[in-house]
Amino acid sequence: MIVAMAGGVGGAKLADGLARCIGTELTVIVNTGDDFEHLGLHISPDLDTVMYTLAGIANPATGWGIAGETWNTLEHVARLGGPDWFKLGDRDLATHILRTQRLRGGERLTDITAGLCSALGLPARVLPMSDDPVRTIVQSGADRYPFQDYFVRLKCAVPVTALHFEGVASARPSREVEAALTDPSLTAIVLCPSNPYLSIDPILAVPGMRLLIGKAGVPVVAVSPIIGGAAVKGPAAKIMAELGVTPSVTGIAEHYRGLIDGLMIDAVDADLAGGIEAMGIRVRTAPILMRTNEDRRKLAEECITFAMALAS
Ligand code: FO1
Repeated sequence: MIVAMAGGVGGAKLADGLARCIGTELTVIVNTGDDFEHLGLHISPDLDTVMYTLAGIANPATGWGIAGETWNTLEHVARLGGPDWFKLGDRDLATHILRTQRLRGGERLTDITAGLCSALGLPARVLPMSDDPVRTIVQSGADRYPFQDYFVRLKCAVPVTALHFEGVASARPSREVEAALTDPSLTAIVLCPSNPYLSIDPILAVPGMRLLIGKAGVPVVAVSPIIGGAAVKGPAAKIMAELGVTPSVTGIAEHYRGLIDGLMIDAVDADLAGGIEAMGIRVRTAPILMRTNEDRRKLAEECITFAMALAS
C-alpha cells in the first residue's frame, strides 16, 4: 500500500502513474484548501482534478476539467449577467451539483468522493484530507484573497506575503485518512510534485497529519515540482521568490526538511544533490517531467524503487 499526497494537476499526474503501477493498492490524500462555494455549488477543484485524471477523462490541455467539455450553461450564466471567470463546463457541473446536493443532505465529503470515484470506475482510493472545511487564504500585504480569487480571477498576479489555512485548527484527518496512514501494509508515502505551499502544506497543516506521517515509520519521498529553477506548472517558483526562498530543488528540500527521507529531482539539478544530501535527505535523479502517460508510469516506478531502497 502506498499513500500519495496531492493537489491539482502535477500531483494528479503522478497519482495516475502510481495508479497505473499499483491500482487498488494506492490511496491518494487530496488538498481541499482550494474548495469554495461558487454559483451556490460546492467546488472541490483538486479532488475533481485527481478524480478526472485517474478516470482518464481530464482535459489534456488544461489538466483540470473534463476532456471534450461544452460550455453552454456557463455561456448562458454570463448572458444573464452572472460570473463566468471560473470555468465550469456542462459535464463538470454534474459533479458539483451532485456533490453539493449530497453535502446539503448531511453526507461526508469522503463518502461523496468515494461514490463519485466508484461511478467513474477508479481503481485507487481518493480521500479528501479532511471532512472539516479548510479554506486557503492568500495574503498580499494588507489584502487577503480567497484562494480561487487569487489563482483564477487574479491569475496569481499579486505577490504572496503569507498563506493562511482558515479553519485548519479545528479540522481533523478523517478516519479513512487515519486508517490509510496507520495501515500495517503501508510501505511508502509519496508527496506528489504539487505546489508545496498551496497544495501540500494545507494537507500537512491538518492537526495530527504530520504525526501520522512520522508514526507510519515508512519512507517519505517527495518529487520536486521545480526543475532547473522553474515550476513545471503554476506559481510555485514565483511564490518561493516572493516568500524570500530561492526557487530551486534546494528550496524544496529545505521546505520539506524533517519530514521527507528522499527527494526526486531532475538530472538538470544534479549539481544540487550534494547540498540536499548534506541536509540528511537522500536524492534520486530521474526524468520528472511528465508529458505522456508512460512518463507518469515510469516516474511512479522510480518513486517506488527509491522508497524501497530507502526502506532497506
Ligand atoms: N483553473 C483555472 O486556472 N481556471 C479555471 O477557470 C478553472 C476552473 C475549474 C473548474 C473546476 C475545477 O475542478 C477546477 C478548475 N480550475 C480552474 C482549477 C483550479 O483552480 C485548481 O484549484 C488549481 O488548478 C490549483 O490546483
